[in-house]
Amino acid sequence: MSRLVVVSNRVATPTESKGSSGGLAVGVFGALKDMGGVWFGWSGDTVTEGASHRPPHIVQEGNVTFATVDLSRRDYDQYYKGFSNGTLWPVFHYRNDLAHFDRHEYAGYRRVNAWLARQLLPLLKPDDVIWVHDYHLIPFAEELRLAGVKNRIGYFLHIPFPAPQVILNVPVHEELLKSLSCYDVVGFQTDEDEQAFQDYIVRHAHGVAKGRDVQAYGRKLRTGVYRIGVFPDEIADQAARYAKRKEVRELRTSVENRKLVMSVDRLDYSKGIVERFKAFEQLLESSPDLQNQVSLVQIAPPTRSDVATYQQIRRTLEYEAGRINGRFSGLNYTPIRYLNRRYDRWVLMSLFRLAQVGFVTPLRDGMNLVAKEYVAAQDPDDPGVLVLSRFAGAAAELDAALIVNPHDIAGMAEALIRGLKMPLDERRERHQSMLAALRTNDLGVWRDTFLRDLKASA
Ligand code: ADQ
Repeated sequence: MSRLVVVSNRVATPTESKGSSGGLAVGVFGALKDMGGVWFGWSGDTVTEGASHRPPHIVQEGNVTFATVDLSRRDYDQYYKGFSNGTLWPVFHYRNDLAHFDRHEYAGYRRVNAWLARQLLPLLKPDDVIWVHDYHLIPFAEELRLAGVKNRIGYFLHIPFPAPQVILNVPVHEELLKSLSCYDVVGFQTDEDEQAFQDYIVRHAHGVAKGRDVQAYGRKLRTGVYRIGVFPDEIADQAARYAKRKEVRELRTSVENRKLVMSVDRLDYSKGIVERFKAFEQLLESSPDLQNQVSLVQIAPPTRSDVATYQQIRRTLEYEAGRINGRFSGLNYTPIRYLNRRYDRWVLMSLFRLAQVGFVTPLRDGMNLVAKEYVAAQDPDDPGVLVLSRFAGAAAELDAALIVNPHDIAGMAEALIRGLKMPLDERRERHQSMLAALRTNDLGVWRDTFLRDLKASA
């Protein structure tokens, strides 16, 4: 039987893979345990130039090998901070205004991909199935192919694939698409992302797309839509079980009889947090009966804090939270509670269960697992309401949420009010419908369908 080799920018630790961190790590680790294999990528550590470029550090956990490498500061600056997060991330989230392009960073991105591919070679067996994840590693298969690797190699893009007119802004768009054609299967989160990729192939690469079959740059590949999910029953169980934890009790006591709107995101400009704060302000302004009656808890741990655009969004959020709180706070009431920290996963799910509204309004998002986690964490007898951006991939499945346009501040404020006042019957009905969607397409289905298609590819 073929082994599975997973390649991702960051590799979860064996402990994280067993449940303490995001569900994604657990889902991927599940497949690795079933098939046996290797999880390969960056350790997350940067070291001096001399100490970098050492062979992978190996940790064996049953039939799974965790193989990680360190990066030099220069590699990190060019590959991770530079081209991945300064060019690809903003452009793929339709934020050309926040993107920059630097040839040296792009050269570093390719150099690191080539080096990583070479590090993986000695760990590969001829019939391993290789599954590469996300925008940091677009050229990875091309580098393996150059080294003569004939294995099946699949790629899953966790973030949106932008419309051709948008990706044309990246000066090296053609090289990137050519690199993608070296995979056997290229998977996307939504139909729109898959369509955008195929549009590019047809309009700008003189390629052919028929159904899921694509021919471009002298290669044949298949595309597919694999909507990433969660394990909803596990989340529901844990959210109920963690209700007695200190953090959860503290939040429950501190809101007293007020209602709670809850948002959780990595601190990122794609998540629409500024617009969300303004919508909450508008709610307080337009509904005096809700003033002092409802709080927004926004949990947003900083990420990529050495990228300038992330420092800017952080300052903006601090300013907006302070301004709105200055305007509407009372001696025992703070409208927006803004917390820059991480929480244990199950504590977070239990906090979701306390909130009458889950407020998830990214400007663009590949999927957005928080939306799914919020729904899964609810008490089915008395569930909260999800207010969800139409630009989150999750909106395609969770159409029983209150769908909003995150640029429409007044529209979001209205949806919040509607959510806060929604009768129990309607809340239950919407929740059941969304929970059914989560169960039909859980994290296991995402993983298994991708791997089935990859194994079946030529
Ligand atoms: P992200 O942009 O990170 O993921 P998301 O899908 O919401 O966005 O996943 C974030 C995960 O981190 C969730 O599981 C959430 O619970 C967790 N998390 C967030 N804040 C936390 C905190 N303060 N403490 C602890 N945990 C926290 C990228 C894409 C998404 C896509 C996913 C998966 O941008 O669009 O859905 O990958 O494919």
